[in-house]
Amino acid sequence: HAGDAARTDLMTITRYVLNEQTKHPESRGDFTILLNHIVLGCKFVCSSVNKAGLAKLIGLAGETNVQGEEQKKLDVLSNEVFIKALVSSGRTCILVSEEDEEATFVEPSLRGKYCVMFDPLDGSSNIDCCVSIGTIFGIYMIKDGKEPTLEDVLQPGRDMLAAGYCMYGSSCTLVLSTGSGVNGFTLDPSLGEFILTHPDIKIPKKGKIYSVNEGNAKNWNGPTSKYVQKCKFPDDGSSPKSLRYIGSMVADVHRTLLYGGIFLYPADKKSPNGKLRVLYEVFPMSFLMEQAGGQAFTGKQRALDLVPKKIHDRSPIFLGSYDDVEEIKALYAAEE
Ligand code: AFP
Repeated sequence: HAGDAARTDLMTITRYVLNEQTKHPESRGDFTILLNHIVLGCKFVCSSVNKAGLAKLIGLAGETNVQGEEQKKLDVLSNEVFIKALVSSGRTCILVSEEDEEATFVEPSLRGKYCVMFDPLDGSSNIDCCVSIGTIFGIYMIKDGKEPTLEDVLQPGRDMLAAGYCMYGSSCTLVLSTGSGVNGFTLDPSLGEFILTHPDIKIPKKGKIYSVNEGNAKNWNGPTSKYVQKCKFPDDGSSPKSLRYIGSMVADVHRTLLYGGIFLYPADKKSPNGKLRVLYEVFPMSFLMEQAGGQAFTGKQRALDLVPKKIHDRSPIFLGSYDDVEEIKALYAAEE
């Protein structure tokens, strides 16, 4: 019966992406191969994060352990794993990582058409206390046969082909959009496979949670201050919103996507561009939000319309439920 079918007919992430590709007869399976390599990276990092305390993987980069072996900090290790997995896929040409100052240009013999931007281990200041952390990625494609240049990754976010994140939390969850909705997959550790557990995620139109580092409030600008004040003291008779802030973007965005509400990392007097990075934090998360029916706004424009000038550019960001982001947009518009 149906229950048994659900348990035995497993929609793995690979099967899902292959199914998607059959809708594009011209596709040659390159994206599936690329994604498989990203998935491998996520599984590796998941296993390392889970073992971190035990294996004493946490330590300063360059420190040695009791066996005299070099220890790597988890974010350094994760970066290496992703770079190697992406290069060896033979499907990438430019890689931009939060960990590396410069973009990596893949050597011609291993080159493919995809550019991948990623933060291998976002929220790494949370590792030592076992709080959820994650990997974020965004993917662009260059034209067939074109020589890759840095310009290829300095594109507006709306031109991304796919984006996602993997959260290393109470379970390991991979959320992906290839531009036609958002799907969530959970790693079944006994199978080593990501199984579709959250098909077609839609963010609630309005939420009851706001998520921001309020410790920065003294430096906020007018619209941000007004918005947060309204969350706490609504003037339309609605209930105040709850505050939830983990300080790990993947975890804060994942909750926002599933439960609704708004996540903000605004500009402030000390950081006029906020904190979060455009290519591998703001763009992928904004892409997912829009694909799930929400919105993402920078304080000036739709986040996906930003055109980054440098690979590590930052931008303020307000993202989440459609109605909640509408409110902050109205406050910013009133300011002008
Ligand atoms: P770390 O990698 O240093 O922990 O930073 C995490 C992060 O980039 C992002 O994941 C959080 O949303 C944001 O910073 C939190 O920043 P604050 O500590 O300033 O609130």
